[in-house]
Amino acid sequence: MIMGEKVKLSRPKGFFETFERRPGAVKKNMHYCPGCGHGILHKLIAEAMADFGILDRTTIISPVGCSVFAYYYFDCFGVQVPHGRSAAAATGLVRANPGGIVIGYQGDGDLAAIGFNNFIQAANRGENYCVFFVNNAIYGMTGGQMAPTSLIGQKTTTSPYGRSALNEGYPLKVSEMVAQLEAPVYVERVSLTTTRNIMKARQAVRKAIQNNIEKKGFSLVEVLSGCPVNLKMTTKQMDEFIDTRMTEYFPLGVYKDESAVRTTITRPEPVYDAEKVREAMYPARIGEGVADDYRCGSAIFDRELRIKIAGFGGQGVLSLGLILAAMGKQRNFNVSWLPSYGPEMRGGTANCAIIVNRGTIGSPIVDSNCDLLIILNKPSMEKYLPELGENGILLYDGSTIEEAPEVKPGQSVFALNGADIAEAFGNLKCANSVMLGALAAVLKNGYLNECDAADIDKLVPDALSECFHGKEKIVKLNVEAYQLGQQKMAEKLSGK
Ligand SMILES: Cc1ncc(C[n+]2csc(CCOP(=O)(O)OP(=O)(O)O)c2C)c(N)n1
Ligand code: SF4
Ligand SMILES: [Mg+2]
Repeated sequence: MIMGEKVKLSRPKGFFETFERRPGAVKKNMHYCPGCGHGILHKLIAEAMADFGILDRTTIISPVGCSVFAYYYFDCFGVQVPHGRSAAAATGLVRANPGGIVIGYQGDGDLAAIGFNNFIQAANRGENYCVFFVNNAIYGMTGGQMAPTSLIGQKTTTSPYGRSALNEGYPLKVSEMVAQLEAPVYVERVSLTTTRNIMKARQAVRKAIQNNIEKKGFSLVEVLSGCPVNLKMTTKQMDEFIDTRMTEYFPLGVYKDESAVRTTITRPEPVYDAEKVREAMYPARIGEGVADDYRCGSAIFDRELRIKIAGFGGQGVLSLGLILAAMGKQRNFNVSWLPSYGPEMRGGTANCAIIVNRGTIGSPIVDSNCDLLIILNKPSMEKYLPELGENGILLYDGSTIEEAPEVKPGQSVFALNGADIAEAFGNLKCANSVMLGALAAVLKNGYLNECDAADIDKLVPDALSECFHGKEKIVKLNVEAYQLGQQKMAEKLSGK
């Protein structure tokens, strides 16, 4: 750089210009803590992808861990997988689309604990993809539990007296293990502590991606990375810890490199037959004891029905969704049920999305254009009312939500004190069945024709039986609660 020239800060082309997928106002910065290694590694990967010109055919597999939101940043394809399942998804991706580039990005908890068997088997098969393994010696995202790579003596929230070899075993040397396998082509361990180390890491990232482009098999780059927040260190102390303690146990260097002598691995090209995929995904279902294609013809079922139920964990939100899904299934609709709840089930917020459709369901997510919203607590009302679609129906529990919400013209609102009624009935747990009854009354009042209106009462006991695994007493109790809810709502609707 010429003296006096202005330093021009720019982000690698492999990133989006602004991170629009990030919720909230901050669209320019990453979510990582100061001093975290993830951001540096992201930059090296983004820069390499852009330089190789592979953004339009690369898929990055985001793990569960602090880098769960990697797809906010990279301007390529992205898949987010359950904890530790990166290698399984990568195998599917590269086998189904051998021309694509696949990058696995995994933390030490994700790769070396919950996903280790997936990972080591994929390495042993020599799958055609590369893995960037962030070894920060801790579970970062969940607040500092011991990882398989935590060092002997290292204090973590789950090894408060320090990791002991006798109790927790020795830290896993992943690179050394992978290098022992026949199939992998390239294995290197790098760190991100100094400019020199970062430049070495940059070369390693490029080599792994180059191998991937040339289809030479499985490459692994292990990156010793800082998590100053959980290790309770300054960034300087963190770098020192990596340069001394970590590199002493996990020496940096190339553990295996056959890149120069390996030839391209080709596996049989998959044949994609759309009809066969459809057959496999949507086998004809014939419910026992019910007509296999039952149509009463109410207009409400002519198109996809998008339903959301929300409340506190413990209010029966998820089971109410399951009951509705079971009802749809019994009448040979395609249905999806997608639960979503906080880390704790009881007391936390919970919601589920149900889709009922005669045709194919594209996505199980309901976050807009909701046809039916059932709300059981106040915070959920504030959160989900904006998702109610044009002409949508809102049904809520007036025992917990006192103030009637304002809805848009065309939308309809119904309320019943489900929890109060269930309590008076003698079992608060049945509040969801009371609300199911309320829903039946609402639907019978203008949304269902006579045939469907009669059918809904026949369906409920079977659906309850399916959801409560045939436990007769519970089913009977909930059928009664359902009937009570229906009666109370019908009275309300008729102005009694
Ligand atoms: C199946 C499952 N089990 C446990 C968790 C909780 N969990 C979330 S992240 C995480 C550990 C992540 O640690 P690591 O892979 O080292 O990533 P880091 O955050 O350190 O980058 C765990 C155990 C989960 N989300 N899913
Ligand atoms: S907790 Fe640790 S790994 Fe996670 S973003 Fe912060 S510094 Fe990085
Ligand atoms: Mg970690």
